[in-house]
Amino acid sequence: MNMDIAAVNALPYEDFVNILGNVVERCPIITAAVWSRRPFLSFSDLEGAISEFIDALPESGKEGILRCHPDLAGRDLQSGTLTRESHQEQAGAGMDALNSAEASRMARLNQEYKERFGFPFVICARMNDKANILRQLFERCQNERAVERARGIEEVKKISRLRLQSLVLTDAPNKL
Ligand code: 2AL
Repeated sequence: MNMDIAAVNALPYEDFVNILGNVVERCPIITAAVWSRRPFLSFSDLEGAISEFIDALPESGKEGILRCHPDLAGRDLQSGTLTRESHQEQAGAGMDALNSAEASRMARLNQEYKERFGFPFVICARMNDKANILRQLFERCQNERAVERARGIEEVKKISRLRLQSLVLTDAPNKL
């Protein structure tokens, strides 16, 4: 589906949330909140409204958004309970095809990261390959909590933009 912004603006609330509710992973409250900012002038305007909502949250709210994200190559992938979007992203980055050494390294570092920061490691899987994800996971374990909170939110916004692009026509593709 690829709606233009006028079609998005014409959606009743229920349809808007049904279609766009997982643009931020498992955070339909963000979509629900942003609906009241209609009409959107453009794709970027809609993207900006989501981004502003996230930025206005207290640090605990930002950490809550990070906690809504499933681990990469984690339990939800194994048990088939990922959201459709997340499954596509993780499979695209080869997270469903790790060898046993990679899988145990990923599990150990994901656990270490969560113990250190209290929220999961988040990275835009569609913009990274397997080797890159493992390297960044290792490196980012060494950052400060505030740095990682901000970094995780940056990645959430990248994920969200790509999800939005699969649903809504962008106005200025050369600038994105
Ligand atoms: C994810 C996910 O589910 N999709 C993605 O791009 N990144 N999860 C994560 N913990 O980074």
